[in-house]
Order: sequence, then structure tokens, then C-alpha cells
Amino acid sequence: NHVIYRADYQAPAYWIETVELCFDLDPVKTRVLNRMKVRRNPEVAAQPLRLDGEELNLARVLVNGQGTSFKLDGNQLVLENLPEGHEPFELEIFTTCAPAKNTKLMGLYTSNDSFFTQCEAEGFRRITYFLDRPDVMASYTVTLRADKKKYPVLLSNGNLVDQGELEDGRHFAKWVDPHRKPSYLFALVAGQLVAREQRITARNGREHLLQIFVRPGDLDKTEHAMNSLMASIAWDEARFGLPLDLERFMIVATSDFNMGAMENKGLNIFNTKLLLASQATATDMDFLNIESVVGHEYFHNWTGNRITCRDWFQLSLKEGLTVFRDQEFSMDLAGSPSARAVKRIEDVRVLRTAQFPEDAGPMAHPVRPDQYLEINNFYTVTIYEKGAEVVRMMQTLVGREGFAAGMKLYFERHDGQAVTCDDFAQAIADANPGSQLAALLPQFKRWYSQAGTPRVKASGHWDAATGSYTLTLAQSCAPTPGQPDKDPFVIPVALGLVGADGQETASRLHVLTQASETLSFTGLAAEPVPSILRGFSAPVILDIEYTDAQLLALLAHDSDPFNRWEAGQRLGLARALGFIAQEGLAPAALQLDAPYVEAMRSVLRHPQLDAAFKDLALTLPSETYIAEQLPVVDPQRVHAVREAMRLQLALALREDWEWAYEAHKDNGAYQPDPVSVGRRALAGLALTHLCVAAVHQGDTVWPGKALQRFKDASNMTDRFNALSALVISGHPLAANALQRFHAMFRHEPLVLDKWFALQAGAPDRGGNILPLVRQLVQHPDFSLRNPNRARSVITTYCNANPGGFHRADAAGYVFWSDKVIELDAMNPQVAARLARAMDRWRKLAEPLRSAAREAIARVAARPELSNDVREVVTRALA
Ligand code: B3K
Ligand code: ZN
Repeated sequence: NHVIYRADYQAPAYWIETVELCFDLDPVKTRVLNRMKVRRNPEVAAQPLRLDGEELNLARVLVNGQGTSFKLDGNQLVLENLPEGHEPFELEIFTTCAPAKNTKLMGLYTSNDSFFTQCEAEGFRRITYFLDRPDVMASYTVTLRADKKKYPVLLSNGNLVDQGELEDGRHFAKWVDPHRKPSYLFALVAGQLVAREQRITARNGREHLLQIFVRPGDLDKTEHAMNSLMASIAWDEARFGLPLDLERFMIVATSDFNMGAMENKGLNIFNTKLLLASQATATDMDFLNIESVVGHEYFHNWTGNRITCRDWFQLSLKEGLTVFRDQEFSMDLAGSPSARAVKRIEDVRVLRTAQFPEDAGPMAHPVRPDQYLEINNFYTVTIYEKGAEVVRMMQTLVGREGFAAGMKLYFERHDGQAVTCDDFAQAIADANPGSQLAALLPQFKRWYSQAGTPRVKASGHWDAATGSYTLTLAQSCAPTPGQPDKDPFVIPVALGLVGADGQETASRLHVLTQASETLSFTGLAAEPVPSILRGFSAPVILDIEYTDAQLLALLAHDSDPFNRWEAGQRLGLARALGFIAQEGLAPAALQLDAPYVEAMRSVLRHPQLDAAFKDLALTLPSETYIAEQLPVVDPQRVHAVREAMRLQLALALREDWEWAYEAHKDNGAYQPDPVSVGRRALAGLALTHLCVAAVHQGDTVWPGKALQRFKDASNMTDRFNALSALVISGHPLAANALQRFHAMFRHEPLVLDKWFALQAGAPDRGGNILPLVRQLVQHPDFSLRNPNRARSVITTYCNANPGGFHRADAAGYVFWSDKVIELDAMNPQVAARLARAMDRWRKLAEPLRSAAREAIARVAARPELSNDVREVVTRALA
């Protein structure tokens, strides 16, 4: 229970070369026999062997077949009298554990009468005593024994080498993993499962068996995941020359899982939410998420598994890189430049609404952190999404081919090793000796060491007399916990100059390295509009004072789709901030100006723009994003203003929304391709606006149409969009539709999650959401134990419904503290995620701020908190 520092890293004093595990699986008491070949590390001074173990019952320890003395020191098993010399010795440890009681869902646990494991980051120590750290890589042989009727399928990593019957209706399976791996990549699964199977032949002629294991009723929901897996395999070979290195690649789904999925070698385990899809039960968003997460876990096979992390501070080495790879995969599959841009915009939206606040809050940490109390708290948007941006900037600096060459060198140097972020950056730079990355590497690596989001302030100056334009870019970065002063970053700034007529007069990549730099452009006929940070070329906040006219020009003409979208967002944001600041302005009285409304109308009616782009451009900046721009936040006001703006857009563009709905609503047979997805999204957005307008005007036509759409829909996207339109608009028909929806899908847990989340996240009207949430947690289908279900109600309410959560009476905060405490006793990881809903409490306006502090302090005062929650609340109060 103490803080761990990156600077304290030391190589292990022992290596574990081979592991033979034998499991007698039983939910109440599973026996684990662990036989290891262990060797002293000649490079480290002789010392006792300290093995990690948690919640284990230790029955026996043998060294080279003989009993030995040992000590238990906290969560470590300490062996002092080990053979001298550097020859390997055999260490045998026999323990038992209780999978059915494992509510933390770390280590070995049961879910729906099956066994699953989750070992990353430190779950293997809950299965057996071990050097549970990623730089200890061993060869595994695993024998599973269990009742054959209850657990007909027995899986572990690698290849099945033997199986057969045992006495008393039991059977066994023996698996050998041909690849050495760290313990966090170990997995086993046992249960009544069925598989979709696919045989494929790789480019080199090698055959592979792909299997997706699910519960018997779910087989018809695995086709999309299998297609995504095949596409991932083909993509990694084509783009990076990385083939599948296993005879058999298995994916298993479980409905009780702390996160999305896990890349265990050859045996990925997935949350059902990110694996199962049918058009009747999953939305377009689900289909796209499944594609990217199946890709992500598959890509880890090389970036993470073949080359892993030396220590957990290097987590972004595998996560940032693998997110970058899955983003590129999705973009390559999306195909057209405009579909790529849509994906890019969506990724940036996640970064700016989740990672920027993290970087500005109490949990801010560098992409490569220097310290942690609980590593599970560091599976963050900073490690993942900002880490991916850092890799993306490298690719921008060395080019796509240069980056592929860098990856090749990285594998040549480090395949089979546990390495650091420095090793990765060095390989990319060394493969590109003449590049700016190579020239600036030490400075570039500040992206790994310095936390916080840099700001780039851009100011332009036009000299009509000489036809020259100068652009000054100045960077800064606010202090973050433990880092008061920051040095300048290397910031690739893709920029262009757009003429008033829409013609582009300049376009280049400028690499900003100094605190301030000035660029000049000459020979211009008229003052240009700068389009800066195209494609969001760096994870920074761009401060620039645009006039409305300039933004309208960019929205109409910028050749960069990202900045075109961004111009529309800036226009909307400026209005939201303006209204929020006008004290005494009642939201009901606010008026959107005609130029803005007309600009939105032209985007919506634009003959060339894709529906997906229009959907993004017509969606106002989120409440969270708006709040981040304010020094002091009254979430109620932000909510009311955004709602009022949406109502205005609904009313002012009413005929355009009608047109948009009718023109985009029917796509024929369901296909989750980018064009159809965009059309459904825009139709859904239109329907919401139409219902919002109708409720305001007391008109029932559109709500009636929405209900009809809800009933007739042939896929979940259209059905759910129609339901959401009713719920969001607050029309009385919503109650009826919600009831029907529940009745239709009461046997589909993933759809019930949507049902819960839609209600918990609905716009608050006079404080109605908290009472509803209190009812929902009493609903017979609710369960705090199931992470998906708990998140669907509680996290949605606390994290994704600012208007409903930040109540003047502080009841939302009391609810939050109750649930954090209750959850922490069963599942600290899920509790700690929920705890982070209060990260930005310091920005809240009084009296919310004091009430929030009190609620956090109430949690912090509990003596029995997990490290996970303790770290979050302590940092929040620091
Ligand atoms: N590597 C896992 C995440 C493990 C989280 C442990 N608390 C999934 C992924 O990033 O692919
Ligand atoms: Zn990952």
C-alpha cells in the first residue's frame, strides 16, 4: 500500500523460465499446482526470492522436490534458503483460491457458471504465487481439469496438445503456449460455450484456426466480430508486414468484465458488449466499436505481446501504439477521405472531452507516469488516447513509410523483449536518420515525460501594403501536479491559408519547437484566413481569435475536413459561452443569430457533404466540452443553454430537419458501412430535433412518427434513435415506448444496458433524473455486481449527465459517494472509475463546489477503502 516510482525500477533478482500449471477447477475451491523452473539473475546481487500472491491459501512449497522454509510478508511469499549458483531449480507451489467469491473480477473468477481470468495488470498473483511483473517472461504449459458436463470447453493460451477423460465425470485439457509471455497475458476459460469457427490461409500459406466462443444462444451475434478479426489479420500483414504467429486464435466473450477486452496471448477475452452484435440488438456505434476493439486486441499480439513493457510505467508503449494502430485500421477500412475524416473527428472528440479534462485535473499524469499507488488507475485516456496522438505525431514527422520502417526496426531490435517507451521512440528515429524526429528526439520525448495539454496561441498579422501575412505561434503548458514548469514541446502544426474566395494559398507542416515562432507568407493578394492544426496534427488547445466571418469562411471552404468541422464547433461554442456569460439571460429568451443558423442550414443542405459529416457538424459541442472552456462552471446553466440552443436550431431549421429525415431515413438492407451509418445518424439527429421542436410547439405529429419508427424499425440503430428522440424531447409517448422496448428485449442484457443508460442519461427536467435513477437501481433487472449494468445506470448518471447530477441540493453527490463506497467493497476498479466523476470538482460554482468537496471527503474518510479509490479521492482533495 505504498507509492511505486518509475525511478526505482530494478531488474528482477530471479527469472522464471518455465511454468507448468495444473488447475482443478471448482467454483468454491480451485486447486492450483504451479511448477516453475527458476534461475537467479546473474546481473543482480543475491537476495531472497519474493513472489507476489493475493487472497491465496498456501498449502505447500517445494524446492527441487524438498520441503523448504518460507515466510509470508504482506502479500509476498519470501524464500531465503534457495540453491546457490546460477543453475535453474524447480519450485513447486500448491495453493487454492475461491473463484465464485471473486467479485473484483481480477484473477480467476466465475461468471454465469463459467470460469474466466483477467490478469492484467496484477491479477496473476491472485491465481498463484509468482514474479507478477511484465519483464519476467516464461513458457507456459497448462493442464485444466474440471467436471465435463458443467465445463465441456477447457481453454488456455497456445495449442491444445492433449485431452481426455478422468474419473468421476471429469475431463482434462492440456495447452502449451509456444511463445514466452509475461504473466499478465495468461488466460484460462472453462464452461459451456460454443464456437464460431473459421479457417484461414495466410499469405505465406500457413493455415490458422480462428474461433469465437460464446454462450450457446449468442452464436448468431458473432459474425461481425469474426469478419472484424479476419480484416484485422489481413490489415496487419498488409500495412505493417506483421502476420499471425499462432496456429489457433481464440476469442471468448463474458458478460462480467471490468473493461472492454483483454489481449491474452492467443486467447482474447472480451466483454460481450464489445463482441456480440446483430442488427436487431446492436447499434452502428456498437458495430464500429467491435471492429476497432477486435482490431485493437489482435494488434496487441505484436505490439504488447511479442514486444511487451519492461514495467507498468511503460504502459503506453503498448497501449498508445495499439490505439494508434486500431485508429489507422478503422480509417483504412472506412476508405474514402471523408469517412477517414469522420473517424478522426470522432477520435478527437473523445480526446478533447475525456483526456483534456484529465490533463487539467487532479489525476493528470504524463503518458509515461513517474509514480502510482494503484496501476489499475492508470489505464487512462492519457495513456491510451494521448499516447496514440504521440505515436501519430511521430508518423507525421517521419511520414507513413518512414513510420513503417521504424516499426520494422523496432521488431528487429526488440522482438521477444520487455522494453521502454524510449526504445520505441529510438527505433522510429533511427530508422529515419534525416527526419525532424531524429533531429529533435530528446525534446520530442517531453511528450512522454510532461503532463498537461499544451496551448498554442496563434495570432496573424496582415500587411496589405506588402501583401504579406505573418503568423505567430506561441506555446505554453499549465502546471500539473508535481510539474510546475514545462519545457517547450515539439508540436507539428499542419496549416494552410484560405483566401476569402475559398482558394487555398498556402499549405505546409510547421514544426513548432520554440516557445514562440513567427512564420511569414508573401505575395498574397488579400488577407487570408489561417487554418491551423489541420487534421488535429497535435494534441494541443489552439487559442486563436477568429471573427465570425473567418469561421464562416472556413466552415464553407476549408479543404481540411477536420478544420471545417472545427470551424462550426467554434461558432457554436462562442455562442454557448456568450449566452452563459450573459447574467440574467433566461435560456428560454436566448436567440441564435441568423448568420449562424444559415451556416448550419447550408451544411445540412449541402449537396456534396456526407451525411456522417453533417451529423457531426450539426451536433453542438457537448456540455463537458463547453464546461472545460469555463474557469468556473455552473453545470445547470451549461445544460440549460445548450438545450435552448438545440431547441432554437430545431425550430429555425424545422423544414430542413424534415427534409433531412425523409431524405436519409431508409437505407434498404442493413449494412454498417460508413455511408449507411452516416445516413442513419443524420436521420436520427433530425428526428430528435423534430421531436424537440414538436414538444415545444405542442404538436404531436413528429412524436407520433417517432413512435411509429420505433415500432417499425428493422435495426437497433433506427429503433434506438427513435426511442432516444422521444426520451430526449420529453414527450409523454416516451414512457410507452420505453415499456415496449423493455418487453421486447428483456432477455438481451446488452440491450437492457442501453435501456438503463438512456434513462439515466436523459436531459434533466426539474430534477427528475435522480429520483428516476434511484428507481432504476431498485429495478429487478439492475445489478451492482455486473459492471456493464452498474455503469449503464450509475456511471452514465454521474459522468454523462451533468445537468442531472450537479444538483443544488447536492443529492447527486450523496448518491455518488454511497455508490462509490458500496461498489468499492466488491469491485475496486469499477468503483475507482466512478470515483473519477468528481475529478473537476474544483471548477464548480458555489455552493456545488463545497458540496462536492464534502462528498469526496466523506468517501476519503472511510478507513477500509481500496488503493484504487483511495488514490483517486486523495488526489482529488490534494
Ligand atoms: N490491456 C487491456 C486492459 C487491461 C486493464 C487492466 N486494468 C485491454 C487493452 O487495452 O487492450
Ligand atoms: Zn490495449
